[in-house]
Amino acid sequence: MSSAAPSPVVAPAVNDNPTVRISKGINGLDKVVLRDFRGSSVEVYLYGAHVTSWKNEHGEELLFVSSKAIFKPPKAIRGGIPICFPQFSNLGQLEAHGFARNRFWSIDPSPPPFPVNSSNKTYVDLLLKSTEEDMKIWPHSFEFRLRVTLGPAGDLMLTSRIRNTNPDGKPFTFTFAYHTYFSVSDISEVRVEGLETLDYLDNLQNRQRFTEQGDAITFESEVDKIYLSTPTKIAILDHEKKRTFVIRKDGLSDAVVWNPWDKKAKSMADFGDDEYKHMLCIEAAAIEKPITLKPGEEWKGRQELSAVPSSYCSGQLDPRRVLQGS
Ligand code: TA6
Repeated sequence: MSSAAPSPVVAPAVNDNPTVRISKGINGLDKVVLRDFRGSSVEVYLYGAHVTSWKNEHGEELLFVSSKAIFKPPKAIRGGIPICFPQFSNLGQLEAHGFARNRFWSIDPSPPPFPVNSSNKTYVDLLLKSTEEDMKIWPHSFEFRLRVTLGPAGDLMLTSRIRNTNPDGKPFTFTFAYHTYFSVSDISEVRVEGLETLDYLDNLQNRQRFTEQGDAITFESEVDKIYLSTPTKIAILDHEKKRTFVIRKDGLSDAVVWNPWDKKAKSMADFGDDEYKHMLCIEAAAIEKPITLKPGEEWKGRQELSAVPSSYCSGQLDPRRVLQGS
């Protein structure tokens, strides 16, 4: 018997791209791992096309996933970036946040040319097509293509392309959100910039419409608000971690801000009682003006996340400059 050490099992590459590999994740669910040579990485499960990890070049996790998250259909994974389609929240007849987040997606064998010409090769294309089962609850034929890209600077881009493939000439209408759970050091120390003075619908008050005050948003209780017609850039400042998350969005006019705080946290079985202290959802969304597509038409919605190492008080990075800058 040879004494040579067994060669390490290397996860198969997707489309022969060594920076993109498919492997088995929790409960044997398939996941795709994107890595760049500087050490940044992203993990996305085919179940729900659900990004569950985004790490910077130091290997620090930037997204929150609950320690009680359930990786088992039909439950949606609690944390990361669930995709809400074709319905946000309970704005319709479907289950909350629609069904895309609890369907199995596939790796797109032949994605159509991508709208943006990028030299970046660290991406994976995922595909969800309507099934007969889906048609029973949402009688529309669609193709949903999601490209998940790990950018050269460790940025995370999600680009959705949704096409109406109804053969009967019927249009369809949907609402949408990237329900992103950011990992934060301490929710009571975090500020959100870019939503000042905007109108919002308060989900805790029957979606009544209010206007936000002029300062950065801070947190001291449960919040569940849909900010309307926001700027394309929003910043989350985490003093303790000396980190600023910048969310850039395109084709997604609204932004949802959610933290369940203590009571709601206790009511969620797949969420730890104290975990509300370390997460904040800022969700790039299309809600107030639902998207309508005629057959053959395609919608594109994109979000780009970056984490820049600094904090407001250090003066190194004034969020207003970030939000006004390129
Ligand atoms: O996006 C905010 C929200 O709609 C909240 O109302 C809360 O329900 C949260 O989403 C989580 O929803 P989920 O269906 O994942 O439990």
